[in-house]
Amino acid sequence: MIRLLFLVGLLLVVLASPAAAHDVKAGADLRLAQTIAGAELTLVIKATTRVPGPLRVEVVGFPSAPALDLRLRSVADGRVVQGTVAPGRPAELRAEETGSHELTVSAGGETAVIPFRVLVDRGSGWEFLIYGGLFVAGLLLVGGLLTGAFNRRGRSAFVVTAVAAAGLTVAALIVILDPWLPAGSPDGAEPRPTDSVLSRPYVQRVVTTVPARPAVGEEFVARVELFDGSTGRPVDDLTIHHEAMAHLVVTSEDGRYFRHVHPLRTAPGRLEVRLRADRPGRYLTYVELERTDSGGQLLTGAFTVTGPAKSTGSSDPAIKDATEGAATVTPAVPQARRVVTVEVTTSGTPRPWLGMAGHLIVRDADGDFLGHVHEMGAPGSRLRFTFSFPTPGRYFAWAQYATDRGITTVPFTVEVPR
Ligand SMILES: [Cu+2]
Repeated sequence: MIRLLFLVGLLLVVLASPAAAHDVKAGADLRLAQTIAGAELTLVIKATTRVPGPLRVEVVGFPSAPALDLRLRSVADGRVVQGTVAPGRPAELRAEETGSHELTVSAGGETAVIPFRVLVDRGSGWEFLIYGGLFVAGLLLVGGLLTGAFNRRGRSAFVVTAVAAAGLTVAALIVILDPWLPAGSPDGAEPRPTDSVLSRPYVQRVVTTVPARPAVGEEFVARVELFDGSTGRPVDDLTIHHEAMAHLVVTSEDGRYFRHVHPLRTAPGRLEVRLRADRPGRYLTYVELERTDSGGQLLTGAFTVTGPAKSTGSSDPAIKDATEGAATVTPAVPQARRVVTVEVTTSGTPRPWLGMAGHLIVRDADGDFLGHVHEMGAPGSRLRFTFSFPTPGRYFAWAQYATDRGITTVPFTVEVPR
């Protein structure tokens, strides 16, 4: 009997390997797409396991990606550390404490300020109980076994074993109940209000350009200012959504110009990106973002580019978008609100970009509608999207994927008959 208990105890100790179930989100890297110095790249702030300790920053980019100057500031005490990062050349910064930090990223005269929190999993009280219980039970079982072996009368062995069994029962119960027990929040986490804030007001936006009326062929800044629909204060609580604080799609009214970029946070509630347009006219902007505790939102805007059209070939040399390939739509004559399949044959080996193998963005002719779906499978030589057009009409569509050479955009149009 004692031997059996001992075996069960040993098994439990072995099986209760360190708390995979206590996976508080502190263990995750922070990945953030940024369009900076004419390059599209993903900044990765690696998860930290101890503080004070190293904080590693990496860049996933394309051959053209520039080196970035980094400046990490602790909001609590203002301490600053600096470094440089480039693709394949990570930066080793140092975090002295958990909690609020700001990472300032600069390249090519552009600067983004990225607020984030250094979080370290501090484990929960439950974990302490499990391991404490198992440790005591293990000790007592060994003791019980030995006492049982050498003590003929066996009473003290019985007592010891009973205590061990009780310890094991507590530990095992906690392991079993673990998914339902409250998790300890990681060290450095934002204090959460106890009352529900599940519906913060919608974000309002103002889309402007600097200068106000950019000229064809000239670089300008597209600026999105976000403010709270209720208080009018800047909205600075965006969560990272598909690996970006915000996704900005800019298209010309005729659908021939298309950019999908990731603006820089230059001030609280302010996002900016540098662009260049190759034809005069009205440009439509769409911002996809997600406010903390509030779900996703699509914000629209517009600006005008003036001057004579320029045929410069590549419309925006700053953003290296290769435009090639073709998309196949099945059925060839789609019907509104019926599922169609869009297949794109890729050139080069796609790699995940913004957390997905491929992106499909669809706009209707007058710009009232913008849709965005993903290829959910693993990157392969063929990307498949399923999509439903809302109404009959003409649609502009762009499939996008990334390879080691850069981001490829495959533009096509679809006619949905009445
Ligand atoms: Cu995006």
